[in-house]
Amino acid sequence: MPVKTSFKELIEKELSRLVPETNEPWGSLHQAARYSLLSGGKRIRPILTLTATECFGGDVSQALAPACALECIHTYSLIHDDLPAMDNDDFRRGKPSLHKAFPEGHAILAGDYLLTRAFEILSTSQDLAPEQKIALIQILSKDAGSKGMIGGQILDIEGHKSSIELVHSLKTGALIAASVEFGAIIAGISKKSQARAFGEKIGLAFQIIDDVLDADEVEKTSVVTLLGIDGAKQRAHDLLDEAIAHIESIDGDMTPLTRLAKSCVMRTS
Ligand code: GRG
Repeated sequence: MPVKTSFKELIEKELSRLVPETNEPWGSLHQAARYSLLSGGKRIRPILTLTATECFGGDVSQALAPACALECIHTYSLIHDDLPAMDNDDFRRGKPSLHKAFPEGHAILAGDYLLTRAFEILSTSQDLAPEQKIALIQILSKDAGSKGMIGGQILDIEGHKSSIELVHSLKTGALIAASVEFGAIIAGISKKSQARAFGEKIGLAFQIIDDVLDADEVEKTSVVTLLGIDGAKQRAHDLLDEAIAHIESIDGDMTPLTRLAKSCVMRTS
């Protein structure tokens, strides 16, 4: 998927700096966290934050720490999702999942560490005003919690009869919506709800395309089993159009954000 290389490089470097190797007694915890954090994800969430900040007229350097905090939360969710008690996946991004490469306890604790580290990164950033930090912490704690990612995961594992789009919106969409809303907070725009609505639509479209790409593997009910491949792709494209309409009235050149949103929907991996 084509992404802004320079933003991706910035994020890779900053993630490595924020979760360093250490000779301290808990060095193996950092090693385990780095195994997953630096293992080649697409970085779509932090790239969205940097791109949104730029499009909304904010200072991208202020967005780097918050963008990395989002990626820490995302990585923790993947580590825990792969555990035997959850999806029990042996591989992630083409490598043994963390609990296969390290003892299972290390994988659980590395996930816990990345979750707490995210809030430490946000609350100690030197580049943000106190009120911005509080706003970002409120958004991330909600979107990673019961009204967001974890709530969606619970509905998913309990096989709730809730709408599949609700599960997708919570489990995947909330963190992606937070990524765009972060840009609105950092840039200080007034049209935060439009930015949020854009992120929500893109987040849902992203997960629908994930279902399309995983169509062979997904046994449980997915958007693809409900709408078929073409119907699911059409739904994602409709969401993309709706998303773009939400940011049209925001001041500035939205082209990079629109292009990134399109790449989330047109992606092949
Ligand atoms: C905390 C256990 C726990 C779960 C939370 C997000 C989540 C729920 C679980 C992760 C597993 C999963 C397949 C979620 C759907 C969201 C999704 C499409 C994740 C993959 O995101 P990408 O494509 O991954 O951005 P990369 O590898 O590029 O970072």
